[in-house]
Amino acid sequence: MKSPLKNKWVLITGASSGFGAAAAKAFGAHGAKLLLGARRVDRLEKVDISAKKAGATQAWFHELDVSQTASVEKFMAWAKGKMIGRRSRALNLHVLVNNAGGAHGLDPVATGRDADWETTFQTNVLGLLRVTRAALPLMPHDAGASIVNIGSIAGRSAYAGAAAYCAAKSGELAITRALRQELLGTGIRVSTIDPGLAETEFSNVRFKGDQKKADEVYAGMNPLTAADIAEIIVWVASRPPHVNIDELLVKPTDQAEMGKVYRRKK
Ligand code: NDP
Ligand code: 8X3
Repeated sequence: MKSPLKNKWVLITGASSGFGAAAAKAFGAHGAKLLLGARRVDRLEKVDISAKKAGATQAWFHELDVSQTASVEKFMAWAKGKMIGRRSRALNLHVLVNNAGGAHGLDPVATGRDADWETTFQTNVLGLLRVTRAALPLMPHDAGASIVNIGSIAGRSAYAGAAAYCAAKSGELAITRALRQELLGTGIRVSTIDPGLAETEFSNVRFKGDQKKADEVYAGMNPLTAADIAEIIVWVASRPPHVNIDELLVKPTDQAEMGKVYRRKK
């Protein structure tokens, strides 16, 4: 059976690693046409190759820093140029995956750093707003298009050391809900996928390159993988046009609640 994503344009932010890179491969396997953005262009190049190997009809990449309005606008102008080819004048972005983001530090509020808080909000909240604003003119109405935002279990329950990150992901949830109301009647679906513990580069980034600390987060338990979430993103975006998967909270079986994790002894 032909995939509903075959030959559809899919734009993924934060496609250089983790969920975004896995999503590029997963959409590629459905024969989608990919527009990939992140800051690390060398990594995007590798993702682009693996997405093409997986079956992407087209895969293109361009530098994108979602924390900078100018970068987002430049990226979107580039994306528009790719979509309007020699044979097509149509702007038909079918899926926008707002994935770029992450946490910075695990300090309590008492010793938190402005730079960490600012980066957290610039990427997870303002980046999401900016990218969506710039992408909306490229999305057709009534065509089963989707905006899939990546939230977090952290947006639904707070934990110590993550006040800014939890607030940012709560912000993502609020933006998703507001956007769904704003786009009512356009046919554009708006979803949030909110994962629990998933082993990507997330903790390495949070702990500023301290891989030992990052590994401890997942010690003795089976976390989600990037491929698990990528599969869900693709599933959400490939439902029939009249079906909107509003909100999905996805946790590893070893995680009952935020902070309640089953760990096997060595
Ligand atoms: P990774 O660190 O592996 O990936 C993060 C991606 O975001 C990278 O591609 C990175 O690219 C990109 N990114 C970060 N800052 C920017 C920026 N300013 N502009 C453009 N791209 C940026 O982590 P994950 O794959 O786990 O994270 C993806 C999303 O999932 C994030 O929003 C995260 O908060 C969320 N999440 C993660 C969970 C987890 O446990 N792993 C659980 C729940 C949610 P580059 O550095 O090249 O710019
Ligand atoms: C990432 C999940 O629990 O590490 O959003 O905050 S958690």
